[in-house]
Amino acid sequence: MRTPLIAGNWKMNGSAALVEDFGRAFPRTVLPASLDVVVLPPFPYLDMAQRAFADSPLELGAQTLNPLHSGARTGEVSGQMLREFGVKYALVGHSERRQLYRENDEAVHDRLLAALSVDITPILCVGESLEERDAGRTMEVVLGQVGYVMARLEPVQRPRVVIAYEPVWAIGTGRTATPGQAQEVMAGIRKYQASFDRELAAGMRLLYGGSMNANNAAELLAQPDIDGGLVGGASLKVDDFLAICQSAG
Ligand code: G2H
Repeated sequence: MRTPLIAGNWKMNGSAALVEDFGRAFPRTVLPASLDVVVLPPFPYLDMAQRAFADSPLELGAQTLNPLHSGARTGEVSGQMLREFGVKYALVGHSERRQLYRENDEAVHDRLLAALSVDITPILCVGESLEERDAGRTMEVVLGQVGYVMARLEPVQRPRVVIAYEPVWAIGTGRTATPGQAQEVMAGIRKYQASFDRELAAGMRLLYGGSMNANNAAELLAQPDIDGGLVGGASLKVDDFLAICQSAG
């Protein structure tokens, strides 16, 4: 009932040549019939990606957006601008944004609202640090991040949000959460949502992120509460990313 979603977050990586590679490879490959695939390249590649992906099942996503539609915000990009390039999804609250650019829950919420206001599906990223996990605070931290945002949305807005659970200690480290660890937290997120809206919880797509690759994807994606993946490093190699997509069937 929940369509799996695989999202490739290139971060500040990739090239025009990689965009072309993806545009060539995906139309030639058979993917599971029920699967959404999104690529999130850096902003300068969106224009060419929109053209390169036109005949493929690939959708476009953005790695962040500014809360405003326009204005004096040097270096920033708005949701309205992203829409002009066919962007359908946007990450909000990725741990790199939270840590390196000091985006707190309020800033994440503002960006999520901006995405919804232009009909872009926000992918809300949440996750605990190693210190927080070791201190037994994983669920408190994760549900705090989820709850801050969800409690401030109108009921009609909540089903439009995708949540990505990315334990910070597993991001780009090669250290993946075990399927059991990921499932435990993600079941906790769904249970939390169910405590105030069972239908919302049943339909909400939950992605796992953090060193997902072609070898570990199938086992992670087989967990009952994992509906897809937010893939970083392994989304920079077209064959690996294709293999992950194929294991989501
Ligand atoms: C987590 C993930 C994608 P990686 O940041 O967002 O990156 O797969 O490289 O850990």
